[in-house]
Amino acid sequence: MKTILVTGATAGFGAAFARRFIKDGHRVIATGRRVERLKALQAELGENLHIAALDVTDKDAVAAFIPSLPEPWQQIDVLVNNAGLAFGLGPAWESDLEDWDKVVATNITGLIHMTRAVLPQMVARDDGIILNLGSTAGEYPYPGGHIYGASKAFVRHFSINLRADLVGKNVRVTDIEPGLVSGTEFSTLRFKGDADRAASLYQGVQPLTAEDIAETASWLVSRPKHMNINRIEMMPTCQASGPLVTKRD
Ligand code: NDP
Ligand code: 8X3
Repeated sequence: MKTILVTGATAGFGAAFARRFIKDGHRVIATGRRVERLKALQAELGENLHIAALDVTDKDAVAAFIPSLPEPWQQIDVLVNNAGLAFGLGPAWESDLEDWDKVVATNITGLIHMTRAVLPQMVARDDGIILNLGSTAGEYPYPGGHIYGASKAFVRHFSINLRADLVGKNVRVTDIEPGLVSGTEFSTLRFKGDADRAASLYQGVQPLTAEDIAETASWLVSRPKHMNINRIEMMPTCQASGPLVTKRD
């Protein structure tokens, strides 16, 4: 049984991770900002779930988080850096700079602060797994991707640079890079509550689901200690990387 800390467990992938890991026989620390959602998850998943409010953009709260946990929950075997978001799909020059700052604060700064809070104990035990939620957006640019794609490219490179420091240790790091996934709040949030616009992205196709991502995470957590899966790029069959674009007069 591992103790698995999941950021952003109040919705989407994070809630699916919590459900899957509990089903697999692990203990989960579910975190996020919406406490009512965490309480509902607690009622559903029982005593192997510990819930705690945590905003990953709150540097002090992140630094104080592990020592604030009840002692039996302080040894983190797996950290899932899942909390993340995007805003808008318009061109860079029309983007709201405050939205860009929020994306950087959550997807980059939040992720590195969480990692820095947990990594020393993993190194001291010579055991641990960090699963980072990247995205195909970190590899393949698309119009309107700008800061989101760049933040996920950061996640990818942070992951492999951590591996460079961790070589020879049994502390593993994987960048999970999904493409089109439906059934989460990601697109509704991206379009600032416009659920119809969000739903239109998934019409007429069969995207991946949060459960598909959780199944992959479950597999990653069950790999033997000597095996590091550096990155996993996942797409539904309705999606593929497209050609480069040349705009002609
Ligand atoms: P959702 O919007 O459904 O869930 C995002 C979660 O992140 C929520 O639980 C939210 O909780 C949490 N969160 C957001 N900001 C913060 C914060 N400051 N502190 C703590 N938690 C926060 O998104 P998905 O489940 O779809 O996405 C999860 C991850 O996967 C993200 O990193 C996303 O970029 C990535 N991803 C998503 C894809 C998709 O198509 N859906 C594809 C590829 C990658 P709360 O608001 O309660 O704090
Ligand atoms: C989410 C996938 O294609 O909307 O990371 O950027 S995409």
